[in-house]
Amino acid sequence: MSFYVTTPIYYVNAQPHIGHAYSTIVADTISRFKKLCGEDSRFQTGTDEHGDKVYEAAEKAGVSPKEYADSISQMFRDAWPPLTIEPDNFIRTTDAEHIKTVQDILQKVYDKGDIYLDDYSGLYCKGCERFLTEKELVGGDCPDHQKPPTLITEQNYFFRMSRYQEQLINHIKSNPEYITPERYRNEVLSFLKEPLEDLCISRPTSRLTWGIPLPFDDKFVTYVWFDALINYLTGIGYPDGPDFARYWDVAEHIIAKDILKPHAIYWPTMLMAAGVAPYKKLHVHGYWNINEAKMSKSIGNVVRPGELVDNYGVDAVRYFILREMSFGLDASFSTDALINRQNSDLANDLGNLFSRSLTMINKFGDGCIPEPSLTESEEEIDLELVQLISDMLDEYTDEMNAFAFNKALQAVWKVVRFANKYIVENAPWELAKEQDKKQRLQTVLYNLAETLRVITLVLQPVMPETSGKMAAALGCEIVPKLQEQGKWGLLKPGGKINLGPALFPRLDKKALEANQEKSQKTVSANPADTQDQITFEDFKKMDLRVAEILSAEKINKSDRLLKLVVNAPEERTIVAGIAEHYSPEDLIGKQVIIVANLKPAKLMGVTSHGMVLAAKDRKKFVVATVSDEVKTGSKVS
Ligand code: ME8
Repeated sequence: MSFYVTTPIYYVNAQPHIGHAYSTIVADTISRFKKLCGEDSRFQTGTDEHGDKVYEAAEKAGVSPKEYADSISQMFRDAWPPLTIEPDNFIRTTDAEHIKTVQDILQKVYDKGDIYLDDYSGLYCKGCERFLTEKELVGGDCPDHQKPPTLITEQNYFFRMSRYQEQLINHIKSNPEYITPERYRNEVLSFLKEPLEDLCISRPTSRLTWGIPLPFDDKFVTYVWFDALINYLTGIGYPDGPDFARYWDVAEHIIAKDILKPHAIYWPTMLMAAGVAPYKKLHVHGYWNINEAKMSKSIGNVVRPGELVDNYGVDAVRYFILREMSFGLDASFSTDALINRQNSDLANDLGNLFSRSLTMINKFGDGCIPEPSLTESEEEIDLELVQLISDMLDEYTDEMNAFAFNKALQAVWKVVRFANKYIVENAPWELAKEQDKKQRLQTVLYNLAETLRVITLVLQPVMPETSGKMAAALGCEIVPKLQEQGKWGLLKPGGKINLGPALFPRLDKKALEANQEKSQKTVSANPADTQDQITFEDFKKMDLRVAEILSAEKINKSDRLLKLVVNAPEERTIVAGIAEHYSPEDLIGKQVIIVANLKPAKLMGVTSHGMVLAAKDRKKFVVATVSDEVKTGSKVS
């Protein structure tokens, strides 16, 4: 059986945070689970690189959109291996094949008569990259970005989405699991009770050039959503690659509720218009919040996955986010909750079971998997353990298939806790004291090792690193076909075990808190700032200097950019996005502060060798200067 799972492709206007990591860990986990069950699974993630948001972020950073997209896309790519996330494909919307696929589909839909040119006036939210309806506004603001949208009138191309409304309603109604959990299916069906408007799918190049040109009119680029959604097809070689035939019918998308509408409405109707079968399922999860607010780059309350992995280890992070969030509902992130989970579930329950069992096998079983006695294994508590494991396998499989990762893990922990109780009730250290209990001792130790083997299997999709350590210690292999491998009694007696270090350290919350407080006090008064701390070594890498502006001129076709020639002390050209705040003549002779060792970048055809520092608040934007005149080229430290 084949399986194809995708995450959203993330915008490259900011770095990855735990929200992105969650969707991607879910996709990785479910893909590993399907492989464990013996299925042929493909997992795709990637980055969404066109559109206003990315263009603006690049301008702000003073580099070209492609350079900007390259660097942030790489950050996403680099964020995944430390989280043991292993996608089969990482797609970028700036990839040549993707551009071709988007243009092919646009042409197909255009030729069919489902794309037309019209005038359009609407309320556009830059944050959402889409026009909003009056109904969607809360107090006149976009509810997600808490800013009023801008009224825009222009000619544009439209996709006849309305034509597919009935077909979409029928599809959702006749496929109850098309959108899950059910609350989101209901939300979509209730939205579809109102007539669907056609979708504006172009942006005039006079307003935006950073996009895929429409194949039938080069005065327009493609609206970023019409471009981005198609990644799910490009990545498997639509229309005639072998992977397309193998994976499209079994495609399952994972998203958070913020992008339900594009995935549940735009995307299936686009597929219908292009004559492509609908995807199989849409899985919608809730938000990770911090103090009730959605964790998001625009609010700035983000938690970086890399930092968590450095502090707590990769599997503590994977376990925590899968165990803590009920798929579909919001969850609250706190390091307190993470530490609690690590101490109770991982160090106390699983870690203890593992180390106690292995230590006893080492001590009382000569470091080898003991031989159980069949007659002895009919003790009631043994039967209960064996039954519990078989029930757990069924429950775990059902819950994993239903994306209820928290419940699947609860089922595993029932076994972990029972096995700890099994140790106490059987007291192997007492059995070891009596010669006639040797047989029973061997059986108890075998049962513990066999329980650990099955736990090793089911934890593999969630905690691959820990599962690997457990398998190495038990001397067993993780072989696909969970239903067969999960059967009781497959562990061969006689194999050597390998004692290793503890799986999870117990964390001292007080010491961690004290450490954290100390670093917050010394570095910053604002806890949010500590997310992006750099070391003094990092700071020393920056070459900040005082530069004198020798000449300044506007750059053709740009409202924001000025070309400056500065003395620093050598002459260099810098492109600065300050034209809306300074006229060229006001700048000449000014001493400003520049970053001199920034990688050169081309902006509107001019290569910039550095960046001018500036400060802004809600009303003003001012370049950073020195309080008294100093020699040009002086270092700023
Ligand atoms: O929307 N909690 O990209 P994006 C949970 N490029 N998940 C979160 C989250 C949070 N607080 N914040 C972000 C886009 N996410 C488009 C997608 S797909 C064809 C185009 C995750 O960078 C979640 O998966 O804004 C959400 O849907 C996605 O990041 C949005 O990522």
